[in-house]
Amino acid sequence: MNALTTVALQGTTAGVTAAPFAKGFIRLTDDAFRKGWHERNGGNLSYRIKPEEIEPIRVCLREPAEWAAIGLSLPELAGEYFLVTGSGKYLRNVIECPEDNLAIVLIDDAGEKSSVVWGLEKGGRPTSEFPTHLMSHAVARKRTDGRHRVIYHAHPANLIALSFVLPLTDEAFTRELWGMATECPVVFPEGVGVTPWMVPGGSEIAEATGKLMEQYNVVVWAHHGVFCSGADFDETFGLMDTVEKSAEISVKVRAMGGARPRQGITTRQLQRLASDFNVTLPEKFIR
Ligand code: 2HA
Ligand code: ZN
Repeated sequence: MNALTTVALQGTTAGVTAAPFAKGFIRLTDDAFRKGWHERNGGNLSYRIKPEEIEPIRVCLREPAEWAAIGLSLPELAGEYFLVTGSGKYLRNVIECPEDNLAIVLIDDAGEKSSVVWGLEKGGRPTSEFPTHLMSHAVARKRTDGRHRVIYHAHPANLIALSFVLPLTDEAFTRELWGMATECPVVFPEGVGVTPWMVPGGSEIAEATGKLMEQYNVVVWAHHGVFCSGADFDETFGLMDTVEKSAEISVKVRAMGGARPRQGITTRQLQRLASDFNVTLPEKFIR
């Protein structure tokens, strides 16, 4: 970036919202709202920004002033920058006014506090689910050698509906979702994790989600929604879309009176799929 551009960007927001990672983030929020997964202020999104993406926008960032406790200790995230949706903000408004609805947040050296260094221009805080986002980032980053950068929480109706009829176990949800659409075992071969109903927005649900994120890229919160982890916006949105599509088919089949006897994808067929597509399906799901 030359000196003139740097001066032009100082104190502006254009440098941030024009950055490719911010454009990808904003596009996801708009696509997801149109899917019907984000009533009112429901759902939230965060992205762990790469060092080479921070450098060109550094001139747009404020010095950290106030530090807020995260409620968790995540030293492995010290010094990381995240782009994140704001608490109480509506995902449908992000595309209209990113600087009011999003924040760039810096994590302190202990991994215990965060400070808003860009955005939320009309005030606010990062999403109420920030503890779960950060815990999931920490776990997914470790599990994927740093590949995963996106954590996404949505309220897709069919998955939520299934949490009223299926047993709230990893096995029951994984088999139901794998069995409803052939691509599912290939898209999420590790299966999905399920938490019972919990109070959202704190460190307890963050710990429970983080524990499941050690194994899964998809965690269903019973009677609430879903968390997904992925390397980029396409992969993470695509994952949410795939699991919700499968849940929708399940809901439709159940509404039509259920599958015909012995009609559906069998364990043997799942095994053939796994072998042809070179994925490993955990034993516990294909018994
Ligand atoms: O309102 O989705 O879980 C944001 C949420 C809380
Ligand atoms: Zn929610």
